[in-house]
Amino acid sequence: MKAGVIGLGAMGSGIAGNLARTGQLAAVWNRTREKAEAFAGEHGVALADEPATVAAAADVIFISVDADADLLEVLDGLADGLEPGKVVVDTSTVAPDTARQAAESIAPRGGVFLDAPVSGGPEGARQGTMVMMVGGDSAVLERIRPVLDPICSAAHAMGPVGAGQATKAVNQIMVAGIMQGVAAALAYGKGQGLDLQQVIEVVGSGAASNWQLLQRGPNMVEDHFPPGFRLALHRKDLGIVRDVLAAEGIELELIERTLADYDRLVEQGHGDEDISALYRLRKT
Ligand code: NA7
Repeated sequence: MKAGVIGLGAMGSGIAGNLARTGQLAAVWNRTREKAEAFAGEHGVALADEPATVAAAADVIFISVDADADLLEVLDGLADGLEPGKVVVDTSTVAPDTARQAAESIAPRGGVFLDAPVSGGPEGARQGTMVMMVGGDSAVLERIRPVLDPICSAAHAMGPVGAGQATKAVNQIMVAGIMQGVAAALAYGKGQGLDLQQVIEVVGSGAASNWQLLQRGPNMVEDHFPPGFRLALHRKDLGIVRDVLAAEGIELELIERTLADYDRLVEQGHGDEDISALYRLRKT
């Protein structure tokens, strides 16, 4: 079973790198060609001129692009390379409705679509330890496990197309709440004159321990927020959640608050920093 990857950003390059290492990568394509040339040169893999060439060369085509419109644009471009039985796996985070639209758009060509957003960030993509939340035909998911094994530690069938994205939204809402808690709590600790590194160690070994505290808390201690989970991407994800809820007449205070915080940080030029930059707004 051969795979192709479209989109060699922070996530896509990790996915493609792991597939290249196991000899399962047939071709890659990236909109900015220099990025694809660098990857193809390093991993000795075929560089496609267009998305359709990747689709023609692979049984399973992974897509990792920024947002909803980008996914639909890429799908338009790869349609000519599709044929019955080929599987398109979108690991981007987009709206559940966009996933359903994507599935419909490739169905006439016989292509099967799985929405497969991931958790684990660029580190997880590089290490092949992402957790994948999959919407779509679970029999297809089972069939393509050989190309999922090198890129994630688990891939879970969550329901029909769109269910993967809905699950990812649950994840992103929780991340917002946890990050708000971690940033506010560490700012309080700093105000009390505590050694924040020690606070992370002590609190991180008790009932309030959590992954964000342990992984992103040290950024707050050092007041340094190098790229990890890009703030602009979490903002995009929370915007999707807001739209879904608005259609149901619901407003979630946590989402509104976090989006307002992110808007401020983006305006201040921090959109490309890790989401731990939220601490910038809480520290005194
Ligand atoms: P990055 O590192 O910003 O990478 C985004 C990739 O998407 C990059 O390869 C882009 O190509 C590509 N892209 C964006 N828009 C398009 C369009 N319209 N057509 C083709 N290719 C496009 O993001 P991440 O890897 O961190 O995240 C990717 C997704 O996973 C995102 O949905 C996250 O929320 C989760 P470029 O190199 O800019 O030409």
